[in-house]
Amino acid sequence: MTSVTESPGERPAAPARFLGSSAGRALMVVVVLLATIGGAGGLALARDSGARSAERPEGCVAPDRRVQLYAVELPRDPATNQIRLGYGLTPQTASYPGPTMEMIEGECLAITLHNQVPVATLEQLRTDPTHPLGVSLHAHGIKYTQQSDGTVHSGSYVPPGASRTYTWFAKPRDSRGSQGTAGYWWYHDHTVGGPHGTQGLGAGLFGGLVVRRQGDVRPDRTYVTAFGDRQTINLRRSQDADKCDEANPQPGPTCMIAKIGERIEFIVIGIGNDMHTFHLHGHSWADTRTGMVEGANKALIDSIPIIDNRTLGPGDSFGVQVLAGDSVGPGHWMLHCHMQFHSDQGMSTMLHVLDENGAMPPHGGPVPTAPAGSGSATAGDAAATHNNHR
Ligand SMILES: [Cu+2]
Repeated sequence: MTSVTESPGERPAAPARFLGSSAGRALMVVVVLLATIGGAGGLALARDSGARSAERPEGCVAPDRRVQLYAVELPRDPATNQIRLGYGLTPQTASYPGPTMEMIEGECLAITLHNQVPVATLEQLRTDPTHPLGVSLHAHGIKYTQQSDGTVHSGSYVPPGASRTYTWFAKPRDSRGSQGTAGYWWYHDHTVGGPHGTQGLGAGLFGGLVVRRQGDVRPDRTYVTAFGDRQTINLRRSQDADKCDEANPQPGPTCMIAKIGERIEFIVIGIGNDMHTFHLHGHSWADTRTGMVEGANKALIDSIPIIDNRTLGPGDSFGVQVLAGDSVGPGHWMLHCHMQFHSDQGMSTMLHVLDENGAMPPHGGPVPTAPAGSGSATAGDAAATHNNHR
């Protein structure tokens, strides 16, 4: 496997047209300006940047953990014939959404991304013939340097057949006023098809990222719900969004299942161009970092709204934790976008809450028939199982 990570000399070249673009000219101006100011000895920022590691953000001395991640092509969506791509911890387990990444504040994570997407597929997704072929990894919320930005202009993408290591730092809160990075984020491609990775995102290259604080209670199960264009949840809609096998349910992007009383975490992501709302029947949560409120401070508790519906714009992400079936019991609890024309067109799925014995009692009802709208389809078994990251 070719590494294009550690040595700047091996970085993929930026496309030639870059330096002719307005962004390129603006960058040149900034470079000249910084060189001028730095030469005059006037700006601490310009001096400090020379001492900073190009590879790792400040505070990350060395990676605490290493992960291998593969970008692969998955079977096409049978309903639309759209190309599907996925990230996986192995090529065989790639899915959309990709595996949920979990970090603890203070942790530094090195992720080596292997691009196994066929050249012909990347060519098909390309919207501009001069745009380089590749995939990348771009994260929200955590700290990274330009070398881990996942963009073409910084050269931090992965050409076909190559690999590259991205370094993420979950910076903790500090006494200088840094708020830390704990929260619910996401990661995605920023290269496939064009400079914003729009084609990669639309094909399935995205996943959830959660940064926990030391001492956070860990949920029993985590599910990612990415709300996207064409009224999709995790790129599926209608019956394709909820493919639980009642006899042998496999938790994953198309089967959200829980036992009563379990602490369930949702990582909610807005992809694409539309506004959405996230609504879960029978459950509500505090509008805090985790959806939970600790302690018994009445004034604090009363200052926090309790909600069961939250607005989600493109690029937004948030997380909530709920206790499955708390005081409402087992059943097929709807989870849907509350923009009515979205839910009417199939932007709806279920949280299936089982009883103490792991069964759905008769009053939980049969799995309701999906609305009549057409759906996109799953990408097969590979997509259905891997998001219950524990
Ligand atoms: Cu919606």
